[in-house]
Amino acid sequence: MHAPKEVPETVSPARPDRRRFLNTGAVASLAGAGLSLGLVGCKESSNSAAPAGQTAATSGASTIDYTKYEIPPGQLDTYYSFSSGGESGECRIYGLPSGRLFKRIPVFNIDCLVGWGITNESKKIIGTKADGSLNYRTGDTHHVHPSYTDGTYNGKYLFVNDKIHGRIARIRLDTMECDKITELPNVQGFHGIFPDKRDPVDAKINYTTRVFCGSEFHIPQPNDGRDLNDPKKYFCLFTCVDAETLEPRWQVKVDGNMDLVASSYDGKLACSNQYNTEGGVHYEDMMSAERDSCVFFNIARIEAAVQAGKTFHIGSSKVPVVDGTKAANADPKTALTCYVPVPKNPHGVNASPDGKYYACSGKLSPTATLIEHDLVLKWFDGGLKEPRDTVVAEPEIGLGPLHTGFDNKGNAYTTLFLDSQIVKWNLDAAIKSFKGDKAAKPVVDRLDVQYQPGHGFTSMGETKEADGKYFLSDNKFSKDRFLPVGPLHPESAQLIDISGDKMKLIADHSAYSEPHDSIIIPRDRIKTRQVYDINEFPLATKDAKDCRVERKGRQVTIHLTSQAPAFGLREWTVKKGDEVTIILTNLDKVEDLTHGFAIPHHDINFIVNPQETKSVTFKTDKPGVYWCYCTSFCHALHLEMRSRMLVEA
Ligand code: RUQ
Ligand code: CUA
Ligand code: CA
Repeated sequence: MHAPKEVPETVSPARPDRRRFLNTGAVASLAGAGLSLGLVGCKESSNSAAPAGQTAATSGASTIDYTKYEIPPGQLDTYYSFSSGGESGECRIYGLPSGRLFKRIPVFNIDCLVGWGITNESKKIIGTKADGSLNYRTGDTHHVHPSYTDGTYNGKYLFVNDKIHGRIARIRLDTMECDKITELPNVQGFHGIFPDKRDPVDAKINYTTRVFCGSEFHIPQPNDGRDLNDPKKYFCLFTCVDAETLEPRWQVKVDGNMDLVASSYDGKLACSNQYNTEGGVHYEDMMSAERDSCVFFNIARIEAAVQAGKTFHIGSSKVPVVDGTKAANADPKTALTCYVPVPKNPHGVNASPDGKYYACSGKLSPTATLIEHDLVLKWFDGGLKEPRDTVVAEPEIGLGPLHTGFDNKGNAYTTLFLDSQIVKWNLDAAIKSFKGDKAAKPVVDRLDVQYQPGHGFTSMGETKEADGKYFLSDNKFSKDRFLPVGPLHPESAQLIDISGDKMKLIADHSAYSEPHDSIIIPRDRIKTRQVYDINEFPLATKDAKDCRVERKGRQVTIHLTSQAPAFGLREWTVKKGDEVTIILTNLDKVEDLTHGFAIPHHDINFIVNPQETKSVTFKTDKPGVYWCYCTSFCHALHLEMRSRMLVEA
């Protein structure tokens, strides 16, 4: 999507012409790009959806007591927010309501503080080629979702996707570090990801065992040079990954693309919004149809079909594939998939916390479509004529609706990209209005945000324990909200109090580009380990006296320890051309006593946390003296904490 080119110099929340200004700018700039969205006329009707006497949008800034939300020195936040980092390839942990950044978790990227992509252990997780170099150094994280037990977070794992290279990663929530990465076969543009919330067949398994993965870009299958310019033959795969092994279990061949993914609370369904049911290759082709789809997957039937061997394979992949295309699933009673038509190029699909509905936004239609879970099951039982009969509401909510969060009072909060607003709408009212009740007004509140919100989430809103406290609006443009820092602006993550009737904008937080998703969890749900157990590292050197140099031909292994303010060896000698492996164990046991280890001119830098062991392998190609030093301020003698590596000619 394009940003409006013309932006007011200064923007006051109360400025009445602001909304019109941005809308005109946005539509003009889209039109300038050769698009005809047919959206301009919808604006008035979405405005008129506001209750009588309510202005289009208010921030009520003057009446808010911001001190209520302050976290004074020494106090802790009440929520964790886990966020993706978009094209930075990482994930992040923030505290809410303060917005303080606690940690960046490297996942698909290289991080020279942690040594991610530099240590042997992290390289093994990321994956390497035969020569030991990394398979990939880039990634694009979009969606983060934790594992569930009985419809709420169990604090075990966080799953995140890499859209660029079609990879799924898992982060352990006890250490908040990535422990596995898997590349999905025959997938390009892996965008939506969502864990299941219980088993579809065995009701006793009420925790996450599968993770569902959409794919957005249709490609030749296999993508080996065949059908290069025959897009009609391209297709996309929906993948189910085992939550423990992180290996793909099965895939579904799908008509159209898949954008975001949601899963049901009973384990029976997963779904994905589709904006390119046209199978278009250029954007104008992708928006030619008035309706696209939200495709539903019948998980138990798919698993039965896989068990029964009604599968095929693509290229060298061993993952069984079932046919989920429309043509192969015409009979609802045996169908694996159900394609529910929804208006134009939908983006975002979210399950309501009561497990009853899926909200799928229109993006190029000013509507959100509400699909009823039980009606989708009814369609699969042959009890409904058309997939479209599963739709129970389609309120007009504003321009460019994208992502929806829910509170615990039956309300939805949807980001409006073009309107730069959050719209609060009531599910029951929307359903009544859809049935023809003219008195029912779905939209109950609007709030301006700054600017162009992409993603938005409520606290615990993706669980059955939605608490109706906060909504976080991740905005794609911050423009005038922060001190200028050059052409790359910070993103703005605005925190909104949704506990009352009216939404209250309570904080502007800045974020580094470009968070796509976050989840907001009360702090008591997360139990971390603050120090490692030395015994979980087979390569650990448990006593400084055991530090040593071992040579096998040209391969040299240095067993090394760190304990403030010294490394276990004061120097070691190797020869030019050796392949050196340094295995470093941090013997310090004190919480927070991290040491670093850097070697000048050898591109080595990483940290070891208390009781942790890590290793690096490199070639010594330059004779000389190299001071290996601690990079993490650990002790009054931190600067003195160094050893010499002597490289002989
Ligand atoms: S979702 S394209 Cu990944 Cu709205 Cu950001
Ligand atoms: Cu160890 Cu600084
Ligand atoms: Ca479309």
